[in-house]
Amino acid sequence: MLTLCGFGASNYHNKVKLMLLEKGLAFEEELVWVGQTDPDASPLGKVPYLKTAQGSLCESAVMVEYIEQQYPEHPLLPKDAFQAAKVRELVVFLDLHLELVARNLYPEAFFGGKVSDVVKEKVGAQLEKNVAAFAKLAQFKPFIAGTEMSIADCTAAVHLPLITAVSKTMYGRDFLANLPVKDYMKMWSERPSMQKVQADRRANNELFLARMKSKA
Ligand SMILES: N[C@@H](CCC(=O)N[C@@H](CS)C(=O)NCC(=O)O)C(=O)O
Repeated sequence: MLTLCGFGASNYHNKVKLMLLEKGLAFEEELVWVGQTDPDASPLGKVPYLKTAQGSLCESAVMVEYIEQQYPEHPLLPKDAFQAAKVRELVVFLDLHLELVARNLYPEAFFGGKVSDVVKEKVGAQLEKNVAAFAKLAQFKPFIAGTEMSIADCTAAVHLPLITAVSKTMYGRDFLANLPVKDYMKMWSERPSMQKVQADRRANNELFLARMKSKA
């Protein structure tokens, strides 16, 4: 049995959870906040981490690869090596070049803190450049990597709404406005996997925001 440890307001937690749900796999969830993580399972203290019968794994990118290889039914990676690499390329863009860059702004955008004008300007320029590069790779046909759903979609579905929210709050405009993200997220909103993730996220979000604000 797999146990996904983390919390429902976390985008990385939900990336892995969407994948588990889309593949129809049985799993349990353990509520673990940042600051309460098992240091052996997650040496950097991040969530999510995944407990398996063989031991635990941290880093969502590693977890989704493990899940795909261990449970190949309902595939979320193409069999063809090049096509699979194109999916992984999109995952790297989403995790590293979009979400991780935007994350610098979360303290002000979401948690009542403040980022300096220098950071705001630098991160804004970087994010715009990276969004333009992502737009060259993303297909939206209707899935991010083409006609089949993949792990890139489980990643895009949790990160893209954050990029929209952050850019609107911090710069007054949606950096993703030229991409069909609205239709894409509408398609996701009709899937039972996303409906479950969103319901759990809403239930967890208030607790999470209260925790973050008390620490700000
Ligand atoms: N690269 C990690 C990122 C995970 C991540 O940043 N998780 C956030 C919660 S959404 C976290 O644990 N933040 C606490 C920290 O970085 O100390 C992954 O893909 O799993």
